[in-house]
Amino acid sequence: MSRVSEGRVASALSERFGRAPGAVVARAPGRVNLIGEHTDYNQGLVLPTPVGRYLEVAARATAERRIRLLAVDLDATFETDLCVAPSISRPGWASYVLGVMESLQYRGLLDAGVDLALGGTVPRGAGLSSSAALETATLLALEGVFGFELEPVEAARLCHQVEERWAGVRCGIMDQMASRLGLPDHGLRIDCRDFGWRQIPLPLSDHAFVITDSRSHRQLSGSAFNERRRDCEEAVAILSQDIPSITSLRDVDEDILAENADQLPPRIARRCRHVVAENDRVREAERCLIAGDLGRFGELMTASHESLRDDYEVSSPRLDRLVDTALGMPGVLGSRLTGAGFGGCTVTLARRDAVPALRSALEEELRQCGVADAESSGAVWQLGPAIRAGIVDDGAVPLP
Ligand code: NG1
Repeated sequence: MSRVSEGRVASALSERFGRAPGAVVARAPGRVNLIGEHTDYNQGLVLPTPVGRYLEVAARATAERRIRLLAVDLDATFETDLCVAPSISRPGWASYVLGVMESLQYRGLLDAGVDLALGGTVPRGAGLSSSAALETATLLALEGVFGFELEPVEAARLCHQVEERWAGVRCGIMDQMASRLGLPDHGLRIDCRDFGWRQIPLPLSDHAFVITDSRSHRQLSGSAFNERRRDCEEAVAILSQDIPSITSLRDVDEDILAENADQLPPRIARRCRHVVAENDRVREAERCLIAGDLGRFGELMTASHESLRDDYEVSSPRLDRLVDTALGMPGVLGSRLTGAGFGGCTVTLARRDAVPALRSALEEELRQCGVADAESSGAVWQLGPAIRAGIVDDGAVPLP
């Protein structure tokens, strides 16, 4: 193994905490979800793909029983005793790293001090899963430092528990599986009930996905996200009174919804309608990718957005404007919000030759929404080559 990282994060680690050999550097990508939104925590189906933006973590073991952390892009540090628990006060960014360390300590896999630096290119709070990328890169780096290797789904589940336990977000497993397992040029179709997954090649020779960062970011914990989860749990509680085999919305289909329509309060019924239809859309979307039918795939993306807007009620006026603008442009096959909603990004499928005009139109729309630097700050970008999670420097060669 050699060094393929440019070494920015590892250099910062040495500069801040002192030179010592043996820092392992790992990277993990953010992800964009192509279709299957708000289904992961309902044991449903999702189809994300990794992106080229990533989090990088450099870590090394130390003789002191301390943990020293450096967030390179924030120029912030945090230090604590080796034994960590969610009750300690810490900056938000440190939660994800400490959470992974706590899980490893619990399993007896981390029993020495650690110096760790992190940095990267995934924008925070934009719906591209910077937190899952950080958890995944942290775990991979520590696997390298302490010489063990977790099975990928087990690794994703460990990172997912960190999100719930340390960040208080009751999310599903999609982000962590996409970051750990995602392959460039492939969608990752995940069954969030049994964690089964398969890689679906994306037939994108003449087409591309375009991401638009709405620049309206959201706070997830304590937000409407957890309210949506509670709505889904209420639906399961009501429906399972008559049909005890229903343990999640995955067990519900259109017929069950129609037969029980009068039992569900209208808001809860709308939430169910979204989840049930979205699972069907993911099934069909997978078939479209395999058949190379991007026209229908685009229609499913747009239908997903409409359902998120009208039934799940997680869109925003700005996200709707961005989707409508995209759909009004020539060569666009479909467009939708991606991630939890309430802000964050949209994803649009377009012919490659239509992308320059589409990008200009979306930048103009953002400017009208008050994002003056939409063009110069790269708020609209074509999904380029993704990266794959892994160790990029095993620390064997000392830094110059
Ligand atoms: P984003 O908005 O990308 O963080 C969130 C959840 C996912 C999933 C989607 C909705 C977190 C960290 N992730 O994604 O698990 O539920 O919303 O499909 O909350």
